[in-house]
Amino acid sequence: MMSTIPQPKTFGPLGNLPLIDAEHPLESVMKLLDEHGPLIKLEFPDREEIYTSDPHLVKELSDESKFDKNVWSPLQRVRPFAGDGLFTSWTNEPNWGKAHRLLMPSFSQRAMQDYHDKMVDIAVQLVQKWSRLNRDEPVEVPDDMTRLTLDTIGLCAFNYRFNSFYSQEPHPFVESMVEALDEAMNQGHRLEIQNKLALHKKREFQKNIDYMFEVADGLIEQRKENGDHGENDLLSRMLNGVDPETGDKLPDENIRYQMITFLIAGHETTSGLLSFALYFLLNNPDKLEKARAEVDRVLADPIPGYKQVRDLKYIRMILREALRLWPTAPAFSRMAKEDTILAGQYPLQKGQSVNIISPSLHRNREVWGDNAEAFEPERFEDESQIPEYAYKPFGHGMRACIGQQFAMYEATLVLGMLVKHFEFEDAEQYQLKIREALTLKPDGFRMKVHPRTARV
Ligand code: MNH
Repeated sequence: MMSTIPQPKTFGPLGNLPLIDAEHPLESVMKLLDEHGPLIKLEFPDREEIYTSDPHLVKELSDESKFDKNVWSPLQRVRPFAGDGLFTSWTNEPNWGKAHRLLMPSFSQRAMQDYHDKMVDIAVQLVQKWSRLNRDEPVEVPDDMTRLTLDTIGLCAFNYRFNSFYSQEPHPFVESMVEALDEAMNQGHRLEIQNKLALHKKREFQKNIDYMFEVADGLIEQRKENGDHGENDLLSRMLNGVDPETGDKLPDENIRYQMITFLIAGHETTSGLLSFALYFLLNNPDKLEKARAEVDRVLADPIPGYKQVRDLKYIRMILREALRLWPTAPAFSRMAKEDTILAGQYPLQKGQSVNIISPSLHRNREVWGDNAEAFEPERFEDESQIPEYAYKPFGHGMRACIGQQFAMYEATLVLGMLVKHFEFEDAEQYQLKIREALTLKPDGFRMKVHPRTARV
């Protein structure tokens, strides 16, 4: 028996659009999935989208012989500045395979040893900043986490220092990036005709893109002029390495797109992760106590070593659990390679796709139990017990996140150091609000921090 995919109520030519809050589209879809899911169809004036939060369907969508990554509309809208970089390219674009093969070794678990000192360099800047605050000065958590992750990816990937901790304002690159991402997302909530008429927004969009290109191209030029001095970073690998399969080098234009991709993908998501993890610890004193016991035992020296970071098991469980409840890259899309029948009852044509809404998948009660909404890092005590298709914070298969080890290593190091060095005070009884861009952040999250150990 064939069926049609459930669809919530429509509003004439606008279809389901009025059900989506333009500021919180993800939360709107999560709510609709709760009410009508785990598989729904939504109709918009310019397109139709299918969403799911069902682990059984995710298993089916994960079959790489039947489905491939879909560069869906939110990603297509960032292509003007991320081009055919790894994140926004189709699997069959030649530069995806070339860059994937060339860059994989730089993201292996082993490679993290090479980044360790640079990550510590930036983490210490954060710890020092927080140590020097006056008792009553709150910290803007997502802002400081963004300084940290941007500086970390800049230093590890390009040997470039954004020096964000030396400035009150975000680095101009971040400003352009945030504005361009915002505009790209807003385009999705305007009608085609409104987009055509929004000339001012178009000009601003282009200005921000030009500036990002200028920064990236400048870094490439500088490196070419100065030559390599043993940087051994992503940039030197991209400039000098060849794809082991074709023997080709990456074109300069593609290197620029990869750099912008790494700067975006490499810092927005990790800063959101650290911000949510701190939010959860602030609100779960018993978990914070356990984390403290671990860092006091494992991080014996003021500056952690590589082996010590690897030993921060409970800190890593906290991060895994934060990524379950609020995966900071909250959705990805899978496209049918051929006509198929989903779940044995929903016909899907070649080229049609299904979007996986990770925070809804990650709260599925069938898998996660009646306390699915609770923050319980203990769920990740034994990773082999985590159902593979109910936990997808880094996407799936060959198009999964290349930076997963990088993000987890950096976040473990930093969260470990913060728990070791500070007490956290919820001075403003912060109520969680989600800020949605391409990624998620706890909107306006502030807290007070007080040193608990000698300064570093
Ligand atoms: Mn990351 C792809 C989540 C950190 C670079 N990343 C993805 C995808 C998800 C994701 C989900 C798959 C998207 C899709 O299928 O359309 N990434 C995260 C999260 C964090 C993260 C939750 C941090 C927490 N990502 C990072 C870091 C880097 C990075 C750090 C780089 C240093 N991510 C990428 C790249 C891709 C990607 C590049 C695209 C990989 C590919 O398709 O080849």
